[in-house]
Amino acid sequence: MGTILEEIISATVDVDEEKSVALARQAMADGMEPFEVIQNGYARGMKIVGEKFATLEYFLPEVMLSADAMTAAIEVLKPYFKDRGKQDSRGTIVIATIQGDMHDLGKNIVKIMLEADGFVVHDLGANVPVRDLIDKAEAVQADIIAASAILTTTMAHMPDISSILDELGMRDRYMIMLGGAPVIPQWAREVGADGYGEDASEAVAVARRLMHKKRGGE
Ligand code: B12
Repeated sequence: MGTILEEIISATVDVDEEKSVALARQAMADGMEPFEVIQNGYARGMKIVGEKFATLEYFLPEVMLSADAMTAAIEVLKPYFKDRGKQDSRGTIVIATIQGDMHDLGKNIVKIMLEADGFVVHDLGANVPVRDLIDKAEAVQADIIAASAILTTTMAHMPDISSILDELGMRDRYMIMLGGAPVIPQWAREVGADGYGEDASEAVAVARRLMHKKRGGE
């Protein structure tokens, strides 16, 4: 038996949902930080699952089941993220996984972290056309439009956010924040994004910075 994080990694790789959930409870009872547990436990396990998928050791059913196990564990961890409470909002964000892409684990973690930091987050889910994201941003008067892409093919829709906003003459109303495994900062800048986050904790720092900029700071 290793540390609890090692056990979480194994449970994720072994596609053991019951154990994944039990370990999430145990980690919280031990007073661990929920984001640490996700980042250094479940997400690491999921990375190994991805490697096994790439080398044909695992197939889609295993990947789907381990994603379900991770989702169930995150549900347990959710209430333990420090909540700033409902005082003043840091800003309003609409978030989605981009059209054609069903991968929502990363986006869900980003959402939880942003909410815990005091942002109001409207989550449109996965496989969301850029136009829907923009319409929602309009409807809720969002400050930031955030999008996730995990497939290199669906990443191709991301530049549309900035270009469609441009066409509508609304580009200056929103900050655009991009993320997801295949996205790199330089590319994000080139396609008109204002910010890029490598992981969920960086997403929070970037969103704060974008709000500062939007509210007239530097
Ligand atoms: C789980 C998984 C699935 C699950 C998804 C379940 C779900 N509900 O999400 C299922 C089984 C559905 C799936 C399906 C497919 N998958 Co898949 N999948 C994965 C896997 C194993 C893990 C992805 C994951 O969840 N990682 C964990 C999360 C926490 O990490 P993350 O997404 O990167 O998110 C973090 C950061 O990127 C960042 N972030 C994410 N979003 C955002 C957004 C913002 C705004 C910011 C700031 C930050 C940010 O913060 C997050 C948290 O820290 C990867 C392999 C891998 N190594 O990544 C393959 C992988 C992504 N899949 C792949 C493929 C090919 C597919 C399929 C096409 C397979 C098929 N033949 O059908 C389908 C596509 C379905 C579709 N249309 O989307 C390929 C992609 C190849 C490529 N380069 O495009 C990968 C890389 C596997 C591989 N090695 O081939 N998959």
